Amino acid sequence: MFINWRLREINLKIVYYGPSLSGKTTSLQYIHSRTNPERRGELVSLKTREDRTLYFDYMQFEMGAISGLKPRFNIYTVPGQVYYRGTRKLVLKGVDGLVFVADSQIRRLHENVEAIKDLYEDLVELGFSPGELPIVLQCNKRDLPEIMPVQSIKEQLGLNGIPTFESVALEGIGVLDGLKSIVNSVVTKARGNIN
Ligand SMILES: Nc1nc2c(ncn2[C@@H]2O[C@H](COP(=O)(O)OP(=O)(O)O)[C@@H](O)[C@H]2O)c(=O)[nH]1
Ligand SMILES: [Mg+2]
Repeated sequence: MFINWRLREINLKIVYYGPSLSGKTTSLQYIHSRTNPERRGELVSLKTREDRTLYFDYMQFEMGAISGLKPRFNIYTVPGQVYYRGTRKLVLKGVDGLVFVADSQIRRLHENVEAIKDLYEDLVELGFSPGELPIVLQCNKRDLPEIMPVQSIKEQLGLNGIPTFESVALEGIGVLDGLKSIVNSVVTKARGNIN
């Protein structure tokens, strides 16, 4: 969270985290397509030749005031591939809320588990304590065959008790529900910090 008192703006950062190819970029593209053009910035994607996310995707949107301050949400996705660890940590710096995008396919369980481990390691290294950050789980690719029950995904990831949303990011199903949930948590927390 960063407050610019001169502009009366509060900058909040939400990061879409998860294994490679789980649907983070697709989710952000959908969010961008559904955000009022007058209240959003460009969707910026820096990609490799193979069209996988190299650095990150990024967009910004604004909302009604919190305690007289105008919230600006900065939304990022992280590159899932292990060798982009450095970039992931940079993107996570100063994060206010997380959406963990899991790939629901049974054969991707290992990647989901590795990603959640990486996430906790990154957060500890950045000085966050466990449970400090609002997080929601987005179980994506619910349209595919051979997917895990949501409850099993939560158990395997140790994410019982956090808000969970089923999604088909390609069709936009469930994406905005997850976003609204994390935005609400982040705004509630920011209010507590300002007042
Ligand atoms: N069937 C299906 N495919 C999806 C869904 N969401 C994303 N994809 C596809 O999965 C691939 C990886 O998605 P992408 O958003 O680039 O993943 P990222 O690496 O997490 O950013 C792409 O081919 C997407 O079209 C979904 O809900 N269902
Ligand atoms: Mg991506």
